[in-house]
Amino acid sequence: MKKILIANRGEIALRVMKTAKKMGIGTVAVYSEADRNAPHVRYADEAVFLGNSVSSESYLAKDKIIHAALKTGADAIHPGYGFLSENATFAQMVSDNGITFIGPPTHAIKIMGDKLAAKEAVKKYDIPMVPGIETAITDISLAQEISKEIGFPILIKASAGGGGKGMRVVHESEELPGQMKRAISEATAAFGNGAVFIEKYIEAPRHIEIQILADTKGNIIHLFERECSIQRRHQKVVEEAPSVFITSEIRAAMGAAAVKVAKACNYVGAGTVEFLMDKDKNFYFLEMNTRLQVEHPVTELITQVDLVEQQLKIANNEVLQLGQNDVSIKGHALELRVYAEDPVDNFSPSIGTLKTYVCPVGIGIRVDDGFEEGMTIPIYYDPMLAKLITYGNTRSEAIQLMLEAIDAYKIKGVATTLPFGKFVFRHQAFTSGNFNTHFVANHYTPELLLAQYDKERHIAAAMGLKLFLEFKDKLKVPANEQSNWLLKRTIK
Ligand code: MV4
Repeated sequence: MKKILIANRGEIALRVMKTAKKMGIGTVAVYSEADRNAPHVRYADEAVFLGNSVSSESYLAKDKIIHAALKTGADAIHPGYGFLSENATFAQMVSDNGITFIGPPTHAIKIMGDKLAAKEAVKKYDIPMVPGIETAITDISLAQEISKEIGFPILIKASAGGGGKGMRVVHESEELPGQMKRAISEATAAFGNGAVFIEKYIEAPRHIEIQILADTKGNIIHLFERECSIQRRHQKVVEEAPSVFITSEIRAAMGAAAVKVAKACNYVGAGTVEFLMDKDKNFYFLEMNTRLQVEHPVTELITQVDLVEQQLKIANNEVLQLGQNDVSIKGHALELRVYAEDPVDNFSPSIGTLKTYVCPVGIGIRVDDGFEEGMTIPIYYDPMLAKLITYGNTRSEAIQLMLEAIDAYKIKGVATTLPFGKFVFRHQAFTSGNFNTHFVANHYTPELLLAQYDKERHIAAAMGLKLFLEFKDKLKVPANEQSNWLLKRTIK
């Protein structure tokens, strides 16, 4: 493998190129109209223009991307996350053109992209599953029967869904017919596939996922867990590794289950097996993500394994040099996704130009980003600006470093999730480890965030006043102008 094309943009394109450069592999960027001056274009050895800014004419344009790879002589394509990363048709097209897809084989993407097919595939492997059915259901009286057996509340899920789309909680049997009809029509509209199934609804679960690596020779290892319970609108905002919630016994059991899931679909490459965990620490297989994930850095920090390097070696048919006993957890890592959105306005996208953009730096601080000061955030793509990642010997060290890094991160021009991160990392529920996927619903309100700002203003004012009272006799400012002077200094 001498040259790879990165079919993505922003921080993940840069992240992949960084490792490719380290390994002496050439890099080809692709870009849209909106990204003409983007850092990922300048950082690559070569760059190919794709087309208009809309994703369908650029980062989702399969033919254009494959053509770009053929034209530049790239041996392989890395899809990053999002866009075409879990598109089985694209993966197949890439291989059909004699190019290596840096990701799993087409069949694994297909199986895991369909929740019912995934359940079917892992069934024989003795993996803990949420009580429920393994086939699509349309018959309402049959659904009633099954639901009574499982016990309410139940959850209706779309087989083609994922990320929370098309899910419906049903608390009692009278609600079932209506909710079933709605779920089926929603799934048909959203995915062109109306297949739905029923599961026991796990209330207030934790979301814990296991990173795995599998080579083409049948070797599979896991790289422990990531705790991803803190999310809003079914999208993660804070991740950490390891999880405070699990013991080493549970960790080993979940790791073994994740390896079996990978085996069940003949997985190759880096992948993530997601589990739900109830309050009694029972864990259940949820789904498998067949890509490198946004939150992969926390695993890299605690294991000291470069996951992109492993992906490239596996794609190059090399044997995994890491056995299960070669990997261990050292220290603690946290990640905050810095989105251009307003946490006091329902996390709505905040569009604009980065008038100030200064990153925190220091030992134990990693920032993966794809933006620079002066850049305008394109409206066409995901509004994630950066990932702020901290690493410490202990969880509390990582939290302390995170709070300092958030304060040192200077972003002006758009609202961001930085203040929300501060709210989370200072919250007793988070610091004590007593939280689940309902953290935002249970603990967060915009008023509390505003109160956090107010508290900081009060502290600043009190400090200003104290300094003023201490030094006012030494001031060369006339007494009648002192209050104005103080005001100006405080604002500064
Ligand atoms: C569940 C669940 C409770 N019980 N399944 C949400 C995303 C989708 N991939 C599956 N999800 C859930 N499935 C059962 N049987 C609760 C969720 C869920 C959730 C899961 C992980 C992270 C955040 C979540 C937020 C709300 C609901």
